[in-house]
Amino acid sequence: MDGAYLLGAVVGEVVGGVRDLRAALRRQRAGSADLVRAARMLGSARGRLAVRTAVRRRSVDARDLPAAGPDRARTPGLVVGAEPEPGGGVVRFSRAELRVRVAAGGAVFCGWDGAVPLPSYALAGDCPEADPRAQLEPDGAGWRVVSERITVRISAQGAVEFRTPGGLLLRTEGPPTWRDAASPAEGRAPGWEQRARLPADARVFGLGGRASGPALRTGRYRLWNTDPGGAFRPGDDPLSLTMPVQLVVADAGCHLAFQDNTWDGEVALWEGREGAGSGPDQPGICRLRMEGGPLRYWVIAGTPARVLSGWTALTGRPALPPRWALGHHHSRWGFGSQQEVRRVAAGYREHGLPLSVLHLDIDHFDGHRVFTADPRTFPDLPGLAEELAGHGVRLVSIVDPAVKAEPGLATYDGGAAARAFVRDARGREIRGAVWPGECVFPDFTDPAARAWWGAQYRERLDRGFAGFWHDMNEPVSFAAFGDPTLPLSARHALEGRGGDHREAHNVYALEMARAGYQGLRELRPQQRPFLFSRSGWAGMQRYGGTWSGDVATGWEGLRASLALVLGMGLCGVPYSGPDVGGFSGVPSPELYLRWFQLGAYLPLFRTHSAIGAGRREPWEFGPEVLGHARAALEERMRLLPYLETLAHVAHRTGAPYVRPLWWKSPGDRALRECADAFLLGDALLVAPVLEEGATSRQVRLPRGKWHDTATGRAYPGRTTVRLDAPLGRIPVLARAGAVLPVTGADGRVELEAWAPRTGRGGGGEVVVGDPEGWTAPRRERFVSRWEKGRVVVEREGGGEVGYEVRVRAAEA
Ligand code: NBV
Repeated sequence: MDGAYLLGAVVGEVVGGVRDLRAALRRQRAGSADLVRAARMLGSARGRLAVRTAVRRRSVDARDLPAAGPDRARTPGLVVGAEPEPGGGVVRFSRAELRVRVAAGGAVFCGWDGAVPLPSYALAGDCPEADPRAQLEPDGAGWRVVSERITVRISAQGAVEFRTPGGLLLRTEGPPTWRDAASPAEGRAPGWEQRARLPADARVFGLGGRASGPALRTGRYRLWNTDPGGAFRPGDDPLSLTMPVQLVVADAGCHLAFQDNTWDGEVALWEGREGAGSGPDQPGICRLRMEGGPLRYWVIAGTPARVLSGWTALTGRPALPPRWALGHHHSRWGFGSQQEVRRVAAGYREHGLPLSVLHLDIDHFDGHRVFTADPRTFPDLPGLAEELAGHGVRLVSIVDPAVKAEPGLATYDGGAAARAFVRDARGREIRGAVWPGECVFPDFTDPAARAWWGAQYRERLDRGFAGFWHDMNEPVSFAAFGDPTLPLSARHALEGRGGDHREAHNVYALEMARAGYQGLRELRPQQRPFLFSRSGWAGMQRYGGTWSGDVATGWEGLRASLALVLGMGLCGVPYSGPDVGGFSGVPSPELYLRWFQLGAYLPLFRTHSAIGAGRREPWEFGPEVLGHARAALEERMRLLPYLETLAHVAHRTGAPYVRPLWWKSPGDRALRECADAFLLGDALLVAPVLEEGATSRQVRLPRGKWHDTATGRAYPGRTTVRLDAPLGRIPVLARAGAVLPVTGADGRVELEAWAPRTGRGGGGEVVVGDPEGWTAPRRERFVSRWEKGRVVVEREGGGEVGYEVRVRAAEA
């Protein structure tokens, strides 16, 4: 394809857009950005490939996407009858029907027009049994189902209300509207829309990884996993990891609503407002529009802890990372050679900085081809891995899904023979453009393709890698214009049901994680797999964690990184963290340090940067930063037993390690607004510095009493306090009465006990597990109290404490 042809194609794209003036206006912003993007790309071979891919994508979709008929809207109409079933029943309307079913454990399923819970990519296995105690009963002109945790009322018009057992309103889903066919110009499939009303004081969290959170403000949030195409900032939306999971907190209670639908969609939120004076309250509105797929959802209510437990019972408990993954990770796109990796590892040792993991990015591949190594720059990865292991450092490998379309390349030949790659409606492999050049894409929705892919990790294990970092799996195919992903008409197996990319796109990364996880379980059955993934969907925690993706270097990027971790935790994915220092640029020493200090308290603590974005080793920022970074690293290592306990708690209950301040006080409205502090488990409150130049900061404390861990000073809960935050540390407070495991000076685990409030007790849990294997962990609980002016710690249920106890803070 020559330049003139390509330019013609780009111009054609723009002229085509102008033909329909209305469509062109709607797309104006995106269109002009596309043109600039396309024009820029013509200058390089990779750019020309991106233009070709975009043109191809457009024409394949024009040919293969189903044409739509005239637009027709449908609403349920009036109720005409109902039929009880175990756990609820089916309510019939003149033009639709709704199934309500309460599952054992309390989650409520609602499915319109015959939608049932399975098959589902989100659910962990079989659908939970129905709760036989929940029954459908008449309720005025409508119906209701009363269950232990939620009362569901279905109006005669098809609105569905969810209330607490005490009768407080949590959420009302209005009657849905179906678009039975959409405008052919838009190429859209039949879809639907539903509007929920929320209490005026409600705050919505979640929807996957959103840079603007943690509380999601009035705005539109797309449900389509998207590579932001460069470093992102707050306000950029969507990002790589979306999911239709909302965690709603209000005075009435807390609930989670999950729309089990993988199609493209949009959540539009309007925050509610309390009526001023005697004025009426304005409810919060959440309008969901989906481009297709079933209308089925789950609602889970209770305390935040119960909600996360119910959610992860349904979609799978979070994978337990190996102990080493809780240490410090260092990464860079562009180490360039194994000597450089060695040099960086040696730097950590020379500067007395503990290091657990080094990550190798795409530059270590041979010509960017996945499952290869560059023989010139990384000739002996097993040797490197062994040498690093001698220093307690593991190697993690990036894994991109796109495979270079190159006959003779083992991964391509193997995948082609297994018919593992995504095809178009005519049966031809879909070609896209990614780092290695022209690529094909495994169809992870095909069980056989997953099995083939999973087996490829043998090559990585043989080279000495211990863990895996999935990238570019939205999936990305570079495009000079339009959506940088596969054609919407691309065919997918969808577990044998068959369908196209519109349905498969959002679960592509989830199923890639499943393939990797299952492959590793087979290849290395004695060890827990470690993987984390840029993109994903509801239920991904079963296989591993995630990270922020390409967060922009800057103070706003630092703030977004905390929002992402908090939001993901509330969606059931507790293991995550940002690129410390930001992905894209050169952080000032102060910014780097503040990011590092935050990262030290997050589950995934990883320094990382883009090629050419400057270095992230702590010693590159001067002696002062180095000293403070060392202190943060040492504190991380001291807290390792506590982090390991939190990992086990997350695995057992779904409670994230990093929790919003309202976790135990969801009724405290001021805490719902907090975007700059968090709880680390039950015991600690971390108040990072997220503002340039700050050397002190305010934080509102949840109920109880809190000890500043640096000064020992105690502060009453429900107050706002200003704490010192010199460059050397960020404020961390301990809950009065907390007992937590830490590493003592002699390297052994000891208990740190913070004085309880007078007249009150305290306590904490310690979970010590197998560092890498599957042996069941040992759980121990300790209680603390005052006795004759002293704090005593005892093992719950009696017996020796078995640990050295260090009491912190002498006053109650
Ligand atoms: O593999 C290169 C990068 C990686 O360093 C980063 O962490 C990912 O989020 N990758 C994206 C692809 C390039 C993005 C510009």
